[in-house]
Amino acid sequence: MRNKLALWLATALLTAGPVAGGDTETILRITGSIDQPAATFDLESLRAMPQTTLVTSTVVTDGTHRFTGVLMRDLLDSVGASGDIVVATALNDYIVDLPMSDFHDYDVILAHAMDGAPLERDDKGPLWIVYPRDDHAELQDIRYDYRWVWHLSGLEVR
Ligand SMILES: Nc1nc2c(c(=O)[nH]1)N[C@H]1C(S)=C(S)[C@@H](COP(=O)(O)O)O[C@H]1N2
Ligand SMILES: [Mo]
Repeated sequence: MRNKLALWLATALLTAGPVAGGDTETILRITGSIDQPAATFDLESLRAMPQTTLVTSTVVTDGTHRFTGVLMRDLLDSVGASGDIVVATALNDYIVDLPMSDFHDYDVILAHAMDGAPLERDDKGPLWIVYPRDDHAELQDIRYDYRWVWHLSGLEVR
């Protein structure tokens, strides 16, 4: 009886682990004007794309940090996005319009790691849109601050 329970527990932990907290859970959905009804991404697929590193200060952290992720224009190109606006939604129901031109004018990244560690869900993760604010004076402005969507979960191309 006890052995059976232990076996069941071990099996449950082994099979539930990767699904609940792992790298193959869908964390981003892209919809709208793209080449398929919906594109989904997990950490593994995002890490498999060409990675960009960006060192910048932010309005919500002290000092500068090194962010790692995918260029927004590469991500959007990879799903055949065409449109002028990308509507970003977050796990906390935050929603904001991002001009597509930002991603061609600037090396904006979809970051999944900060200072080499994965972005945690109870902080700004799992995904955070990061602008190269230290490289361009015009980005150091409230108009851009609200486009730094953390807890990002969806992008709709319009
Ligand atoms: N997911 C999510 N991202 C967000 C927000 C939010 O409430 N939720 N606030 C935005 C706003 S209005 C600004 S100015 C910047 C910095 O927000 P803070 O200064 O309130 O921390 O993050 C932006 N990203
Ligand atoms: Mo804000």
